Amino acid sequence: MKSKIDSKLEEKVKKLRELINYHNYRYYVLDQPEISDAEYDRLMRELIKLEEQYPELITPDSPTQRIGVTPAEQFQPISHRSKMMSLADAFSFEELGDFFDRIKRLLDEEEIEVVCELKIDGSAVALTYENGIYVRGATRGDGETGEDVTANIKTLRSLPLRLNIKDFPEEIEVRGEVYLPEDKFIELNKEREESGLPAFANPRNAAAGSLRQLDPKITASRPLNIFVYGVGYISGTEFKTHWEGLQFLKKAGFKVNPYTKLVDSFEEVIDYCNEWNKKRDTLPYEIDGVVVKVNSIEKQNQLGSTSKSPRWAIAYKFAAKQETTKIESIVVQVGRTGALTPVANLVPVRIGGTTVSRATLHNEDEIERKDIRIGDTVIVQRAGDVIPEVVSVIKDKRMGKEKKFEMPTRCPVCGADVYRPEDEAVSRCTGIACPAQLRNHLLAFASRGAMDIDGLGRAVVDALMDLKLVSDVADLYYLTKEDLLKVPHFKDKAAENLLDAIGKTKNRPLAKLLFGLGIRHVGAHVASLLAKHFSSIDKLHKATYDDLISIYEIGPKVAESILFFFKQKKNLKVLEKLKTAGVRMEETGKTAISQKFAGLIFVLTGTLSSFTREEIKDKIEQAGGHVSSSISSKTNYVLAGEYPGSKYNKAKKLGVRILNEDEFKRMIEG
Ligand code: 0OX
Repeated sequence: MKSKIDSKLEEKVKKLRELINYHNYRYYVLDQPEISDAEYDRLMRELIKLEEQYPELITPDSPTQRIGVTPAEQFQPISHRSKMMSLADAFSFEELGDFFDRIKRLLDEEEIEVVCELKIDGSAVALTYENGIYVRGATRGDGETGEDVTANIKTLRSLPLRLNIKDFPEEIEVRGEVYLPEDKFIELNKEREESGLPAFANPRNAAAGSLRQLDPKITASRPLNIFVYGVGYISGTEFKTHWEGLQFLKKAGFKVNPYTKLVDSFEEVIDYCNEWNKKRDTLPYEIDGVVVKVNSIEKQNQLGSTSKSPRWAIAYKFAAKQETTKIESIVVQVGRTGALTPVANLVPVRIGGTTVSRATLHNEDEIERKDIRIGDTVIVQRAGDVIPEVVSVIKDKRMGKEKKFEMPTRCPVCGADVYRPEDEAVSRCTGIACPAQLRNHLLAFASRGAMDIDGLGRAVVDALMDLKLVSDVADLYYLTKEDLLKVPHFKDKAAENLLDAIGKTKNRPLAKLLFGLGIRHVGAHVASLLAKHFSSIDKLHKATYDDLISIYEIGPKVAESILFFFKQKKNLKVLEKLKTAGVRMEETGKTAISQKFAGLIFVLTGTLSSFTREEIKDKIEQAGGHVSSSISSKTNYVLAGEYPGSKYNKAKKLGVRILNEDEFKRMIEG
């Protein structure tokens, strides 16, 4: 039975909440805990118990409310009060000097006071407090509009849910950088790799990815942290300097980076940059430079901004970190799009606080250009936001036993042929049933422009793959209700609906199927050309290189890609499975009736009396020809109706044969 709440009890809960918030602040913001974890847990349990007993006492800023909401369907857009700008970069002290000269000139001053901040490699957010209570959190987005990640940001323990000051403004928007500490980043990637998920390339991506989780419980499970670096908006108060604003934020309970420094000369800025370039590896989080900001708000306003970034601030970027190590072996990874990437396995080396044991070699051309061999001693680089890469070879260290690397001709994952167009650097797997590409293939197959399977989105595709219910696109047509009931959250109705939606697509036009097969270079337009010309998968399968390139708009690259596709035994098996399932493999409507106009280009001009333009276009295309909108030396015929336009004269000038409607009819019928 609910007991009556007396004011004593209310006071007790309030005091308990304040005590927990205080210890939370000592632990997560100041990094100076006063009580043990066990004691903290005891206080939390006590509060949870009281709030369970008296739910009317729960407040939104209660420490128990950090994780409490159900997963969101999607993130709502939030427009920022003022644009969240990005920073202009300086990659050398010379560029940094140019920045100083420019602001000194614009402000007409000899020396300018600036604030130096470590540039945290994280994800920018804007946090709004109304009457001292945290109410909203948004990502930066495109600077104008971000995504509403209020619930996710609420899980950050270092974020005050209530401002720790008496005189709080009615509204304040605080800006900062959410980051994942380096050791947690490594741990998270390890876990991801173990469970077969792709690793995050850098702590910034990990932070951004963690913030953009629909389920705040997942965000809460990632030890995200935040440093705030400025006030985006504040009602009723005006700060004279940026420094003053930072002191206010600190007092209000926010975590401001402790190494932020107020300086008044360019020389001191250089010293700060040099100091932190040297010491960056000692920090438990990743920084990629130093942010320099003009301190006086009046001067900031005087300098203003460009469309992208403020003129009163700049980011000095540290140079990429490099180390020397040895290549033990080269392996080839197959990406989700089928791209083959050679990756070097290295003798592990510490580069700026992280152990690097793999580095990308990008592609075959890059290996050739840098003359990289297995066993080589190489320079490896790790720049803030990219995966480590091999920069160059130290050729003096060669012993003669180094081996050249050869790109495999078969996909290391599924064994299908690898295809690399002459003018491209990337080699790709041509297998439709390649496990590395399965997710993409399924999504492409089910997409709107292809088979348009209603209800087969990312989540269901992932579940079908996790449950090993599909290993190629044809398997979709063999799913049973029993199978689908294994998909999380799928009950009778959902399973029936999806089966029904899949079944309905068996009769889609050939062009949609062709597009859905995900053959490289066969987009929606090429798929429709192919469907028109060949009218069935069988005929397309039998097409030769010459047949293919005789079609207007199909060049050698597309032709080769199609031939490769049909050369793969496993791909033919998938097609066979689709056919057996009853998927339509031929065009029933407009079919390429003849190849009479194969390769011929027509241009239409003037008003035609017996056909509409669409009808003429269809007729030409069904006979293997193509209709172009402009005349060139490649044009074979101009079909001129009444009142022809300038195309008629141009055709005459170029000596292109001009047909009237009767001549055209005779040609097509004869
Ligand atoms: C950081 C950081 C980012 C204010 C003016 C434009 C950018 N990553 O640590 N941004 C800013 O400042 C905003 N400060 C920082 N310290």
